This record gives sequence, C-alpha cells and structure tokens, in this order.
Amino acid sequence: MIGTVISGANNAFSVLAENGELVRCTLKSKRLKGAEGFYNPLAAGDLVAYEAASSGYGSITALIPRKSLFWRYNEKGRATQAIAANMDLLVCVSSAAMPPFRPRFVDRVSLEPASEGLPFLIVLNKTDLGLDDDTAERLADYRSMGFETLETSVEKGVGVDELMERIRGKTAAFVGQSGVGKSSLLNALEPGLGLRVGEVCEKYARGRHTTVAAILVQLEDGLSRVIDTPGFRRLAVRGIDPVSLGACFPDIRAVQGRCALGARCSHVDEPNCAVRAAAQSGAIHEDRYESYLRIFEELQDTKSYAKKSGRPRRDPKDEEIDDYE
Ligand SMILES: Nc1nc2c(ncn2[C@@H]2O[C@H](COP(=O)(O)OP(=O)(O)OP(=O)(O)O)[C@@H](O)[C@H]2O)c(=O)[nH]1
Ligand SMILES: [Mg+2]
Ligand SMILES: [Zn+2]
Repeated sequence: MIGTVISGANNAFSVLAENGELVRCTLKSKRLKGAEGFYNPLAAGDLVAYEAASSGYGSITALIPRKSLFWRYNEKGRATQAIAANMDLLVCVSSAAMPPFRPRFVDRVSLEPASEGLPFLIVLNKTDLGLDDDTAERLADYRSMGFETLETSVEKGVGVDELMERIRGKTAAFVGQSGVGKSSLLNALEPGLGLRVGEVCEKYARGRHTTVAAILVQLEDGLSRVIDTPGFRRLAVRGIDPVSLGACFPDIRAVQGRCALGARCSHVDEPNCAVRAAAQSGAIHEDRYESYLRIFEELQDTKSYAKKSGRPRRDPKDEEIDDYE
C-alpha cells in the first residue's frame, strides 16, 4: 500500500493512508530502499510503500522517488538530512523584526528551489512590528529579480487570505529561522490547527526552536497540505557545483554572460567581470554579491577538502553561530 509520511523519526513514522487513516509504521529493514545515503531515511511529505499489519500498524518497505526535496546538510552527522518532500512550493518565512530580517539567510534558502526548479515564495511576516526602509527596499529588490514575495502579519490578519490562495490545492513546505512565525502563520490559515507556537527570546531576538520535528498537515479543504518544519539558524550550502552557483542567483545569472572570461569567470577577482562591476555600480545589491562570495568560498572549500580527504569537511567556522547579519 502507498501512504504519505506525516511525521516521525528514527524508526517510528505516522503514515497517512490513501483512505485517510493514520498508520503507525516502523521500517521493514534498517536500510530503507530508496533512502540510502541520507542522514534520516524519511521526511514529512515522503510517499512510501508499506505493508499493513494489525489494524493501525504497518511496516514501510520502500521510499517512492521524491519529486522535490528540501534538505539540510547535517553538520554533526556529516550527511544530507531530508526535511520536507514532494512539495509543489517552498515558502521561506522571514520576519520584519523579532528576529530581524536576514536577507542573506533568504539568499541561502533560495538556492535549493533555484537549482531544483521548484516554485519559491518569500514571506515577510510580523509587518505589524514595522517595516523599515532597508527591509522594504530589499523586498522590492527580490521582486525585481523575479522572486515572489508576500507581506503578512498574523497579529493583524494581513496577507493570510492571499497566502491561503497561493497554496490552495498544493503541498507547501514552510521553512525559515526559529521564531519568525511559521507555525503561527499555519495556525492562522485554518482555525483549530493547533500547532505549537513559542515566544521569541527578548534578549537575543531569537526563536526558541518550538517546532521540533517537521509535520505535514492536510487542510480541511482536503486538497491543500502544509508542512511545518523546525526553525534553524544557519544553512550550510552543499551539493551545488561552485561553477553553477551564479546561475542560481537570478540577478547574477542576468549579467554573467558579459564577463570577459565567460563561463570560466567565478566573479571573485577575474578581470572585466560584469558581476563585480554590477555589484560596484549597485545594479546588483552588495549584500547579494556578498552572499554569493561567501557561499562560493564555502562550496570551493568543501569541494577541495572532499577531494583531498575523501570526505566532506567539517568547517571549524560551522561551530560558530552565524546569524547572517
Ligand atoms: N507581532 C507579531 N508576532 C508574531 C507574528 N507571527 C508570530 N508571532 C509571534 O512570534 C513568536 C514565534 O512564533 P512561532 O509561530 O512559534 O515561530 P516559528 O517560526 O514556528 O518558530 P520555530 O518553531 O521555533 O521554528 C510567537 O510568540 C508568535 O506569537 C506576527 O505577525 N506579529
Ligand atoms: Mg514552529
Ligand atoms: Zn564574472
């Protein structure tokens, strides 16, 4: 039988059967077919084949190939951790304040959907706390590059209907830093959803990691599904060849064809680089270029290290907390 993973970890998963029943499943074998090489075998949203046992119980025999995936590089486990699968839309939630807007974090999140061709929406929540000029300008900048954005306030009920319209009939995964209001937004979409919401620590303006595991929720219309995920502070970028990084930044992609070295230009220090020139003139926002440079370096670094040692690097910098300020 085929079902959808709602939540779970290790060897205990809740699977939504096609008839709408919840089945508590374990894995048939430790090495799940189709999930080899991942830190965790299954993510919320995964489609699995399972054998039904006694009523309400089952065992998962295989992972059905994913049509999309949001994953993180798990630095402790040095492996790819699947967070949410099979969504039609990835929503990156950020906030206007508490915690502050972090465009360099949004840049990082945007890379997976860009390289996968997955629709991507940037939500700016907590607009009731005030939208400063800098944030408004950055948001307009994202729109001008072709990103889809939406301003919301759960507090004032702003943008919630628009968000519902955008995700209707789809599976949408919500990701972002802790405390930006992912669970609050989902609760606002439908009364009674009851996802846990936590306070933001006043002193550091950081969330408290209230959501601890990803969970897929089917909305009342029976067609729309949302995946709430735990917030994270950092997102290490992996799995993109440094030479194709520019293509994942729409603003860089638009000008990089004019670099003197053509496709060989990494836009770091080559002569007559159109990207660097655009960053200097302001045509490309300096923060976007900064994002590009940092991620490029990170990718180069891990690539050359993996070549030498045969395994991915655990960067000492990874131990530090980078809030992308
Ligand atoms: N002022 C204001 N506060 C909000 C808004 N949305 C959420 N909050 C508050 O922000 C805090 C964090 O909300 P959560 O929904 O738990 O945030 P989260 O993104 O799910 O956080 P994690 O589960 O830790 O990743 C709570 O105190 C919410 O009440 C908003 O639009 N405006
Ligand atoms: Mg949450
Ligand atoms: Zn260049």
